[in-house]
Amino acid sequence: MKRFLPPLAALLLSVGAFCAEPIDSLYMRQHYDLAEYHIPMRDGAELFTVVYTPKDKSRTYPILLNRTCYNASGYTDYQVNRYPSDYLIRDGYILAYQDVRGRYMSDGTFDNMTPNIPGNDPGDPSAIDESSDTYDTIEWLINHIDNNNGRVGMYGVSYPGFYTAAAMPDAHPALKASSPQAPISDFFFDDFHHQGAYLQSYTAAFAVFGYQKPDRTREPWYRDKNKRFYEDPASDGYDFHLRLGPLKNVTEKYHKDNFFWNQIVEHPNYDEFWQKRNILPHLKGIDHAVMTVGGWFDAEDLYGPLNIYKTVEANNPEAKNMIVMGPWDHGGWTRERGQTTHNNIYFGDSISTHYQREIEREFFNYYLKDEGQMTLPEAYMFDTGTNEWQRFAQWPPEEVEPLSLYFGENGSLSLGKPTDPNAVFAYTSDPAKPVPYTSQTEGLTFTPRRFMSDDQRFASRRPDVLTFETDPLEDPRTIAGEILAKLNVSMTGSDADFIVKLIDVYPQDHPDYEHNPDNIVMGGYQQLVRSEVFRGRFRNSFENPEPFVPGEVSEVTFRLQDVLHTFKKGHRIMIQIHSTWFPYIDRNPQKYVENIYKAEEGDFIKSTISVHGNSVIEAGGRVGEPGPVEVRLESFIRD
Ligand code: PG9
Repeated sequence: MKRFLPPLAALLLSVGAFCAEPIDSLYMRQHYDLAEYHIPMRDGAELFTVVYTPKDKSRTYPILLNRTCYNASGYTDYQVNRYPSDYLIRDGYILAYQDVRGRYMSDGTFDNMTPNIPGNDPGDPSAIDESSDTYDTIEWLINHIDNNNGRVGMYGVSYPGFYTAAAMPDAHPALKASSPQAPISDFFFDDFHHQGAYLQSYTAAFAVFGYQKPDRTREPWYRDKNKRFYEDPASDGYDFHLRLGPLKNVTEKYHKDNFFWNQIVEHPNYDEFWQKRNILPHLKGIDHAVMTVGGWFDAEDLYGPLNIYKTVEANNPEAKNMIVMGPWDHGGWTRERGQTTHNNIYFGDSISTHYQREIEREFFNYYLKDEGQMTLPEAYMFDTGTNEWQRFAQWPPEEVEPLSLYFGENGSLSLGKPTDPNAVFAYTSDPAKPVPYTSQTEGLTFTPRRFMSDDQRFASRRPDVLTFETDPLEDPRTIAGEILAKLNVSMTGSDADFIVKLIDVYPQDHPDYEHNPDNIVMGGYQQLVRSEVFRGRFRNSFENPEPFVPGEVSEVTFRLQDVLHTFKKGHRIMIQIHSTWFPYIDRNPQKYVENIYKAEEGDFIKSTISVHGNSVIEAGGRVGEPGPVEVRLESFIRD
């Protein structure tokens, strides 16, 4: 097993080897001037913007713009933040941070995932969206900030990643480089939902997004106790949420005056409310460079980066469109901890430093300063099995044939060879005893993160989890690309969720890590590679859900998010299937009700669910319908 250094030693090594002392407030005061502005938009609203300009006036600089709903005042007063990297700050940029409309010091009303209005007429104060606000901001900055070189780059992580993507349609001509990082693309598939199933762990996040601010303020207005989901975070989130009962109790006990929670409750299906907040269909006419960044273990926004890249690629074949996916959790590339691990698994040292210094710096310096060469591949992807970066001309790689995985008797998993199509694999799913999402007892976290590479032995030992695994591999097998689960199912109930997991099973004699403070037994470790949930009622359309007919076989086909993972020789490939995943995902009553957010305690029933032998998991390359993601999404909305 690879020896790796304790975290602190690795961090000191990375800082010493790759860059000077980390940037501090003194450096910022010595090298940058600070100013704050209220920038007028075309409808008269003013957006609060913090701007740092290099003191060295001997040259001009591009503007790096970060638009945020998380308080631009956090960047003022020469405070040091993770954004942008030390490398870019030392290289010299004009740094602008802006409160988006309706947040903190900016005017206007906040709306989650502001719907895009196609087109851009600076003279029309009625058609306001993130694209028009960014256009007006860029126009003002290049005409009012001294020493700018007339070029603007945008970047942002998570919600700021959405604001970066939302600025790409009808962009200002000075916008030359966009880097949406861990970007949200569509709240029905990112963050609050995964393919229609609600992330119950997010119940704690609504205070931030469900109350309008009273006036211009630098302070969070949503932290008072009657806006919060819980007072004293429980030490056992599973127990807390199970005792909480049906989601209607959240409405009655906690969020009844939270406008965003009420929107979630009133729009349980993929209706016009959610469709108009999906940025993917608008990613057209893009003529500047785009580098989308994501983490393979991002529990919040993984659908977003993969599908923003794919949609830009499909709709704008001429654009310089790139993607970087590394072994990170949400925004992990912005933090250097020396060694890169996720939960118990080690992926290497100083990987975030490599990204910041070798990838992101090259991207912005090339497109905004004409400095250096463009050596980056279209797809710069980290293999989470070999712990090596791979370069691809496109993603998913065209030359990869999908690997078909079939379920066999005695928990066997067949590689490429269909098994008995008449076989039936059944389990009883009980919402009163849901499958935990993690092997650990976690407190109430607004979203779990560690679970995405967690050991799955706790689940494979449960009778309500179907587990299939191959024999030990005689040769390494790499899965590079998309994953499609094509299940044929029947049940005694009339609704069900399906969780499918792809797992890397280590050999029983696999050595433990030498640096092993948590005494993790790696022999037989079942490392989660990819997992996804699908709410079965949406199998024919996300917009128009349908019950299952008890006893009838139905096809449930859905995507897991992409992977790049090599299963080493001697390892096994495992697939798990189950129907609860708690409290990460809310419980499906398994008796069809119109709106699960309004289900009663008595609606929750046990159901015996059968997966039939003619099911298959296709993994790698491009699976399912070709074409732009929004077309594929529509292909799931079949009516
Ligand atoms: N995408 C992340 C998030 C959005 C909404 C609620 C909670 C998390 C983020 O912006 O960090």
